[in-house]
Amino acid sequence: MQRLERADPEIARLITAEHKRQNETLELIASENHVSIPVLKALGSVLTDKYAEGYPSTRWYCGCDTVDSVEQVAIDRAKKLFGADHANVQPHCGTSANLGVYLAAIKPGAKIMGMNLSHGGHLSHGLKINVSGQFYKTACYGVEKETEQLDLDIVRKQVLEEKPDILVAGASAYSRKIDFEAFGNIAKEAGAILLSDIAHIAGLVVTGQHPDPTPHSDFVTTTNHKTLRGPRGGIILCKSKWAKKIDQAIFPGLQGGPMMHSIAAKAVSFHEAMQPEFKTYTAKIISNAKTMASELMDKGWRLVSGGTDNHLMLIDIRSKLPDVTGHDAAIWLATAGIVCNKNAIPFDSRPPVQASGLRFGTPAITTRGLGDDEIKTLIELVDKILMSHGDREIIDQAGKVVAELCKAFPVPNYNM
Ligand code: DSN
Repeated sequence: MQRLERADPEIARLITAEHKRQNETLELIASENHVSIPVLKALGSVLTDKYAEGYPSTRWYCGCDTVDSVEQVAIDRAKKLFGADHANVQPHCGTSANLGVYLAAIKPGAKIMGMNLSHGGHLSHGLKINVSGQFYKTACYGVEKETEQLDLDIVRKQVLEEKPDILVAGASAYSRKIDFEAFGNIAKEAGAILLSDIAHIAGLVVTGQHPDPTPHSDFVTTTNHKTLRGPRGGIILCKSKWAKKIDQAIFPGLQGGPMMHSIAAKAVSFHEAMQPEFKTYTAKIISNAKTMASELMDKGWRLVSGGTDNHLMLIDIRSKLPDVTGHDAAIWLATAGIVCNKNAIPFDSRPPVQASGLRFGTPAITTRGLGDDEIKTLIELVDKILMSHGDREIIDQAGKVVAELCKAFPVPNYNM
């Protein structure tokens, strides 16, 4: 940092400010986490300098011996961690990973069917304004109004009617377990390829805390940086028969040079995820989420689907504050240092930019070591802030308690 400060004080100051922001606020955004120092070290390494278009031992450039080994280690670890036949560790993000699958497996104009975005799906599962919805025909399935959960019998009927070429199982705002085996059976019956996108739950899957999609799916995609606690980026896992096509789809189909520094950091995070402590960590993510959910419900907040089985939950703000939007509620909480995001809830009457929900997740606060007692305190603060309609004095008082929690549970010390 001292060298960066001397060379570029403007950016150095901003990085320091972001570290301070992370250290002085509590992160409830369900898709965020704090990486370890070894992951960050690999990410900030000289590997960023190397062009390595291609794959280990079939590169376009010379000088790739070392990065070949780095990528091979990452591939071998990913295969072992996920129990997959083949791994591609080059996607720059989760959307790239999903687009890679579409490019490898279907032609433009074919049909993708995924979970409705407003019920918890993802942009890259066929949203009209996303490339997945522009180059392909799309259809969607969703949760049931009564239960706010997927009913796989109904999904089956919809899939058999729509006859998609690719069925996408997976979500970014769904708090219940996903039955990948049932999705596998539905895809088989419909003659569809099954893509399971486990971006949110990858850390839970690899530690056995969530049913494993790998045996039931043609492709599994994930990001690396959510419950898996690695660097930002994507991964694709697939059966051997798709190996060649998926590699060609990512390079040269979709991307140029892989980010070797990011691939090294992915490898470090895979190693970390194989350690026994990581399983303890992901179990704690879930038990913290259950505590958070029950504290919220005890205070009268309605949770979508009535609770959580994983790392996240959706709070229906209307249940106690019919006139308050998720947008305003998220801003009040952020002012006190409690950072989350507004989120549409299934069958929301408000547009997504306002939204009636808040999405809370526990991966980042669990990394910092918060447990049941701290979560109880945190939810007390959340309730007070929201019920005061963001009263300045209440926010200031809550901010002091947040500051104490942050001090007691620091983010990894990146030696800034
Ligand atoms: N943006 C991610 C999330 O917050 O869930 C999904 O890509």
